[in-house]
Amino acid sequence: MTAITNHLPTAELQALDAAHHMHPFTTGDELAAKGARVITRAKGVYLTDSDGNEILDAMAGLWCVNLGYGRPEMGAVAARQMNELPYYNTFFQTTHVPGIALAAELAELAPGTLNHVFFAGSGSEANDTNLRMVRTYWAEKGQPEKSHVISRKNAYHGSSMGSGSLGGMTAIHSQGGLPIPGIHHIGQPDWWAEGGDMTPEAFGLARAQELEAKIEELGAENVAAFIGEPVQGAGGVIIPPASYWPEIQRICRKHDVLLIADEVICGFGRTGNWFGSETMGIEPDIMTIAKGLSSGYAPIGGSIVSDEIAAVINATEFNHGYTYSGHPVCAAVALENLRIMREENMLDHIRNVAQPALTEALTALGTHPLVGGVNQSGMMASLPLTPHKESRASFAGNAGDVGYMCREHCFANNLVMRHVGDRMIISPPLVITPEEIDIFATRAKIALDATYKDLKAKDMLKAAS
Ligand code: PXG
Repeated sequence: MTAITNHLPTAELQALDAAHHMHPFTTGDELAAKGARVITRAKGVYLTDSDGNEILDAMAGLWCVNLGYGRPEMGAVAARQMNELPYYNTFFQTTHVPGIALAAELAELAPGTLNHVFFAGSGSEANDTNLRMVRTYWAEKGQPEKSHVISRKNAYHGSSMGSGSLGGMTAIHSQGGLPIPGIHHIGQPDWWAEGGDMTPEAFGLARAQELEAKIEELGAENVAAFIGEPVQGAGGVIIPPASYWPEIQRICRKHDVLLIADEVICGFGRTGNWFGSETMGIEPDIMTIAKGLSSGYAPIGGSIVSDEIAAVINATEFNHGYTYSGHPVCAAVALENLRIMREENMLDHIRNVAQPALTEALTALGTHPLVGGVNQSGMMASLPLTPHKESRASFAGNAGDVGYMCREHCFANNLVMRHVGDRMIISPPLVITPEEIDIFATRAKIALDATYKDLKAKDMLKAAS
């Protein structure tokens, strides 16, 4: 057996990684040629790599490490639960204390009548649950044909067969026979890229009304649910115009279509409230949760569902569940995460300290000649890059080339800032301090300057025609 430690030379770790480890959403051969960066430890908002570099993680891992890294309480709770009850299932008429406590806690946190939790191991699994649950709900109510689900282009809901089908990403649909039947995608509320000369308000309404048109085309008697992220995350931190969500809610109610809010990124403080649905003023029938539920310290997700849906589903046997639904160690870790968030008044920190500091930093970065605007909802934000601010033009070359260049400069400057196409994405740990936000801004500015210089040198500062 190979003994792998943090002390192996980086090149050896990279060679073993390339030989045996298949990475998600990665061209393995390209990565093997380049060598993956090996992250060995992390504390607060900083990652440390195998060469000893300290990298500011302005993405909170994959939008999830809300508490920041290395909280000893989290490790202590996991160890205690491992020793007490490392595993038991919640299938055959059994339950356990962490599962009970977490479900009760989530019912208290979640708005309205969302009082019931079905656990999963991830966001993808939870959205697969949602798909089966809404179809089962209508079937149990005597309307089995009410089974179609409407989502949006460029949405991200996971990458399993069901959740990848619910998502609207063409790159995912192009592999493995997705989307599965009965799922439809309408336009996304991305005013920046697609709004043209319309006002954001008019554009938001028009995009919401695509839902009504699609319901009417399919027949409301055939449509089970609409699913959307309150703010699209992986799609590029797309914050819908204020007119969008109220209109979506109105349309869902009018046509008796269930509303699923995918809170996998927005949930647990990211937008400045416990849930993005509160920020957007909507009352969903189901919320998908994962990521920030445990701050990424343990894999856990779930669906929080309304009294009404639970009443129907609980009256039958729902033939669905996962070995790790409500895993006791993950549930205990999630509970500890929520305890810390409450006791340290995380929402106050976000609203009064971190969010204003981030706004200030982003506003300054917004004056950079490459940055076309600033989109921010709480502690998630995007900076669209453009060769021409006034027209919001995209670059003449391949979409994403400039964003990739900028991301590489960020990484070289010990900053994790992701790109989606030519937008730079920011979603730091929620605990980030104003001083750390200053460091983020300094490194981001260096990366933007370097990108700008490269673009000039390569004559790439041109708008697409
Ligand atoms: N819903 C949303 C809104 C998500 O953002 C999922 C569901 C799926 O969750 P799991 O736990 O199955 O991954 C997600 C996940 C990226 C990136 O690069 C985003 C996600 C996952 C991986 C990468 O932005 N979001």
